[in-house]
Amino acid sequence: MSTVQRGAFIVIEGLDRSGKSTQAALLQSRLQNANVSVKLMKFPDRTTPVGKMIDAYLRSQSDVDDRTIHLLFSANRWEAVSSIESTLAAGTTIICDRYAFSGVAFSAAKGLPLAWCRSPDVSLPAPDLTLFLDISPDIAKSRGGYGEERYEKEELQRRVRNIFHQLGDELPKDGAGRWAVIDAGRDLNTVSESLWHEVAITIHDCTKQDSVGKLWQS
Ligand code: DGP
Repeated sequence: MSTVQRGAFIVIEGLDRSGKSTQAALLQSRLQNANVSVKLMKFPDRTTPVGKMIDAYLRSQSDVDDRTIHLLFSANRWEAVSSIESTLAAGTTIICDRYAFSGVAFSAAKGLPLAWCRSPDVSLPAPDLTLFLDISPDIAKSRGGYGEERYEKEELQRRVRNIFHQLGDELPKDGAGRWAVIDAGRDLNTVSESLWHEVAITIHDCTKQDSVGKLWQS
């Protein structure tokens, strides 16, 4: 029997320009320096055939019906499930830049029913920890590059933020599958320290669990 302890599945969520990608990369190098085997993943993964359709949509090069694009975003996560499961089982921790919470938040913010938005992502691998980088849409707007892609509009981001909070409120604040709100309006190093603190707790705890859970199953 294998004695390898599984890796932790850690998701970083947040509004556009909340610093997710920078913080995910910092976390990755910090874990590597601590000799933790780690893999960085990102959704949408724009490299797959499905991801290429999503990329064209986000850059406003194509128009796709709201429900159809929603299902493509979900499919883009499902096509990575076997890789997520085998990576975790091999003992490698995953830092994942966006996941199903973005899926629900962005589509529901456009007006689709929340329950409908959630259903295609039910039973995806459940994160052991979701770090929500919370930032006010007006601060996000003032950051470089804002407005280049389809969803980067202040009013929409405001609705997205509310839905993220609603989804987070359903999850535990401690233990397996928890949701941690991180104030991402602070300077980069302070945010990074907060993330590190949360991640260290989860990596320690999740080695005691056997397999990764299923998202939104009950
Ligand atoms: P990013 O590559 O992290 O900048 O994300 C691209 C954009 O796509 C961003 O505005 C958030 C949005 N997004 C990410 N995941 C989903 C999803 O599953 N569904 C929808 N509708 N939008 C998403």
